[in-house]
Amino acid sequence: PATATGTGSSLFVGKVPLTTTRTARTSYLLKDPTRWGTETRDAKNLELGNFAQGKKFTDTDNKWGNGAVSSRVSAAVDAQYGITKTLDFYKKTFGRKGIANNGKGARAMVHFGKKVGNAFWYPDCGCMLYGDGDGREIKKPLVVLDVTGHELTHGVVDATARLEPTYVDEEGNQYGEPGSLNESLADIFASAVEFSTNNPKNPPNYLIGEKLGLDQKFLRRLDKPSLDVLEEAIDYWSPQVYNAEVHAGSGVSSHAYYLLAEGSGRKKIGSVTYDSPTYTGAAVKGIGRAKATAIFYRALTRYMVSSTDFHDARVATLKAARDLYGQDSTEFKTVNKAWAGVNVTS
Ligand code: ASN
Ligand code: ZN
Repeated sequence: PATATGTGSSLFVGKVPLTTTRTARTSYLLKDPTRWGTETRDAKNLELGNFAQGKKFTDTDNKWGNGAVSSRVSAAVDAQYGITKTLDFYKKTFGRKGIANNGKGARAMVHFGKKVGNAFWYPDCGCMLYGDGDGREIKKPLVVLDVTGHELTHGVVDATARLEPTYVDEEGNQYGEPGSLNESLADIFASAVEFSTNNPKNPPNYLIGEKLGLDQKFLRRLDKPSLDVLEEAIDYWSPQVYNAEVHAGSGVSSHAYYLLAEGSGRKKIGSVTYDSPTYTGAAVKGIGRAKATAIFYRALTRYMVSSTDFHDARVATLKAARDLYGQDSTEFKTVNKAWAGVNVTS
């Protein structure tokens, strides 16, 4: 297919370059041949779970949308941009060729359902589905970069450790440690994607969903997860995590990752001030984001399995740190301290 370079007017990050497909002299498709045919379609405000039923986005001049919510394609511009940045992060950081590492493109549908204040990785579809917001708590379409990084990382987990919730209730809420670890990895890599993208219109941080217009100002955060009062996220492991909803339980390993990367205590990074506590009060000195992310990625892709709980995750990250830096390294020792910081010890 003929590769073309277009521009999109997004909802959240202004004008962005887009690699598209030229299908005729004055006809373009929102599909990226340089990223294995990665494509975003319109779910037409239906609850479509089948990508083939999505409506393709086409354009005559390769200039997509006007940046207003009324422009149906502008949400797709954000989605396609975020997917591009997520794929590029996984490729340049870990050599990963697509979400399943099989050289296949990612797929997404925007405008999923009516008044849907959520986004999903839908395994049966092998695609991401983005709601337009519920108009109450979440006022905007969920096409921001960190939400994309989160949902696509569920795809990566699906293709690797396949972490599963311990149980699911009648409403579909998921509970337990492996499911919480899955949510946490989605947030960890979402934040890493944001830092790797480093777009001044989307300043990187350890917050998730800070651009969605929530009263709480963010959906979740890694430095001190309990600041998320909406989902009642937790900072430390206890036996009760067995019954935690996965977006609350995720706090345990998200917090461990933050401590590993940045360390405990007060710290200003960009425009955000963090103050990360530890369970015992013992200070942790971070090893930096790049190394922390490499350790968690290796742990996910080599050592975690569907039933990995937080104590197993500690062991998995220790093995990864030993592989990458050696058993006597500061990195290895700091992995131990970071988990102790969230009350996960041997
Ligand atoms: N946005 C939520 C998540 O990815 C949707 C869900 O699957 N419950 O965790
Ligand atoms: Zn999730």
